[in-house]
Amino acid sequence: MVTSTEIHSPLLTDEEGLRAEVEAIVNSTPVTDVHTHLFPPQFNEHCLFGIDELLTYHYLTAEMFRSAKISPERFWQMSKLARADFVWQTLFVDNSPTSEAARGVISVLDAFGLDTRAPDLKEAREFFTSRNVSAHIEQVFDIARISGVVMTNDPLDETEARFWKSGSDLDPRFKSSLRLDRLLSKSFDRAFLDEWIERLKPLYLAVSLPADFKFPSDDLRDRLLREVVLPAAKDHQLALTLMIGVRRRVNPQLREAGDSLGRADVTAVERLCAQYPDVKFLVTFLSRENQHELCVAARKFNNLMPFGCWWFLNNPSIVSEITRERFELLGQSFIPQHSDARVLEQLIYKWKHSRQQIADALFASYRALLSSGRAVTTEEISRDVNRMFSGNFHEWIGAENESLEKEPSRWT
Ligand code: RAT
Ligand code: ZN
Repeated sequence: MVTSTEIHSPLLTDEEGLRAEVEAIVNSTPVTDVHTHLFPPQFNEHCLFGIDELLTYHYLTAEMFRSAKISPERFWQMSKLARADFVWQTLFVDNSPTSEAARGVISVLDAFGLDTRAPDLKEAREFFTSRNVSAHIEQVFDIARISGVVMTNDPLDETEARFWKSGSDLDPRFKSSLRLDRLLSKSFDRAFLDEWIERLKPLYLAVSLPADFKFPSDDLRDRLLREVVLPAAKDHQLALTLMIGVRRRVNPQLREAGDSLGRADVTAVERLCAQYPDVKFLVTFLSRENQHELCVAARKFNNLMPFGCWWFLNNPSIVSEITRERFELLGQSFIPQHSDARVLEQLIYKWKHSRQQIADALFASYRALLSSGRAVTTEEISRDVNRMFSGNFHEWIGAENESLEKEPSRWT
């Protein structure tokens, strides 16, 4: 019997056709970037774009020190432009840019038709400095097919505080999240947190946690989480984002490039999810070794949403592995990626490269399904990709049924 669904959307029973359809849908579906360090121009020096920012990204600084004979002291004494020239010479002229972060710069230059084999940065600098910033943001979002990005907002940052206290309207392409790292290392009370929630209208509260994070634990952070943060998350119906596994400043000479990672204890997240069933958690771990345990924890707690392949995991081979594991254990109930972009144009390469891996992994899942006796339709592929690229996040932040007239600040 032919059903109406089949008339509108034929079953994709041919592997090549299926692959083409999955790639087309994954590449064209707009994505909500749930965690970045990007800012609109209203945040002045925090709004980073252009070739010099791309090349002085801390991922590339660390790699440069492996190939150049220069001490950190000398490197940090150089101006930003001189550092960018030095990184270009070291990683792109004297060597082939095969690492993910270096290849990313190539993908960005290529997207704008700039010379990817240029001997220096003259052409790229002229191009980026000639851009109108607002139109440039629009074009980058368009190329990367981004519907919106979530910033990382720290109430203790002076530039940010000036903006938030000015009462100016936020550029609607950028959404806020309230980052608690610095607050949790000092102390704050509920009134302070409520005031900042009111001011920022964040989509969620967030904290990055070290590899040795324990819950429960006998320390100030534990007390603040229990007494202030978790009750506030519940009362304001704000999800809590946990980014776990960082070991800060393992090599302080490298400054922001000197952070590392460690395997963490996933049972801490299980306990949080069990003790706070009314709070929704968005969770990512930095260590590859924690990824399988995170999937299993998510199977046990439906208030736990795994997201992203974070930082040192954002490499094609690892994104592929983690995404396939998540499809097998969680279906589509996860958020495959976030960019963590600090420099605007990184959105282009981080999403282009991730989409390739997500498409390959999704195609492999549907092909396996086909070999078991069930074909999918174009509509079903779109539904699945939309769920992962925006639906799951919107559900977590309570925006899926929200009337936009009622609460336009949350999500538009
Ligand atoms: O990925 C990064 O760029 C890191 O430096 C961190 O910012 C990390 O993403 C974080 O949010 O702590
Ligand atoms: Zn980050």
